[in-house]
Amino acid sequence: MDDKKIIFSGVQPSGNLTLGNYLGAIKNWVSLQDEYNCVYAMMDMHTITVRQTPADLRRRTLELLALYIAAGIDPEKSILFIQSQNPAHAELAWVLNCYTYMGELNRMTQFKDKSARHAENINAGLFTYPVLMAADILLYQTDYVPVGKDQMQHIEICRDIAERFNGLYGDVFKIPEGMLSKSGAKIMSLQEPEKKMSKSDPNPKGYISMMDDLNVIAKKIKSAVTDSEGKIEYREGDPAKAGINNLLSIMSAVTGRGIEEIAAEYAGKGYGDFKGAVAEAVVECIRPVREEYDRIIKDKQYLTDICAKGAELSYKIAQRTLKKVYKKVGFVI
Ligand code: ATP
Ligand code: LTN
Repeated sequence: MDDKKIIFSGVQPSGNLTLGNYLGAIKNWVSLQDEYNCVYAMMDMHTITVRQTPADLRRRTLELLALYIAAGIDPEKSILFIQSQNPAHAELAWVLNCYTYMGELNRMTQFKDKSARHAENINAGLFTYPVLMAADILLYQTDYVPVGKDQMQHIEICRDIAERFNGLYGDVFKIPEGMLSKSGAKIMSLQEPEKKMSKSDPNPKGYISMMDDLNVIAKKIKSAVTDSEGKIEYREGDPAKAGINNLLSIMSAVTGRGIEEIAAEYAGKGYGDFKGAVAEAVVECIRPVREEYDRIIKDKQYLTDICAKGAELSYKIAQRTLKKVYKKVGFVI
């Protein structure tokens, strides 16, 4: 590889992607492709920490790849692969499990949330989820990990594990940094704007799926919860303004314009007008991605070829780190 810095990220094929996933993660990956060597994966091994229907998981994994490409990730520039097709991830995860403390994992917010939501299936994989994620990142000697705000705690534990390992064995891993987008790092629910927009929200009005009909998307935005004050103004941290703050952030993320500039343009206008404008901007942002997606998803051969190439390439790179680790811990190689 050349001397460009390395980017690694991924999304789980656990459901239809939301506008939050798109704006918080994937959209930002596109612009990084020229400046960095980028590796983007479909994190299917993380997905089975929650029970899945096998046929759906298989289908959604390729759909996610099609969506990456439709969003502008170029398979000629970036490495795209399916996590389970590269055995180095599970292999490094096992080793790192032995260098991670139960106490550290117990503090993870996502584990607490998910074990509360899936009380019938609190499995060991859910608990060690951040260790597999650390393996994903560390295998590629990653410099930056572009993710939404909710994942920063997982990046922190990844750094802690890497530093601990390096402390024992010398410089084996590059210490990665999280990379947050300027806007869109935390898109909130349209119905409960104090909660993050999530694809597993039981109320579909709370989130916008990238697969929703464009008319449905517009309707969901128009029925977003706001307040009775009637003022279009961004007030960070003010719970009364959570709905309007969210719509301003969404507008900013889809248009690339600053929040203040947008707020100034709509100051004095009614919420109805503003929501109409946000709805139109979001639809125009999603429309071209959807059109590309509809075209790409039909070509299964193209998609499976990309996965095969990505699995091979990513394994080659990952192997270098894995070999070093195996040697350091004392395995015969
Ligand atoms: P779930 O809600 O089922 O736990 P999720 O919607 O959080 O899943 P992930 O696959 O866990 O989806 O996340 C993929 C990427 O999208 C991550 O980088 C995450 O930080 C980002 N992301 C998720 N939700 C949002 C959001 N509401 N706003 C901004 N970024 C988000
Ligand atoms: N936990 C992440 C998905 C994920 C990931 C990664 C992101 C798994 N492994 C490595 C960045 C780097 C999530 O978005 N829920």
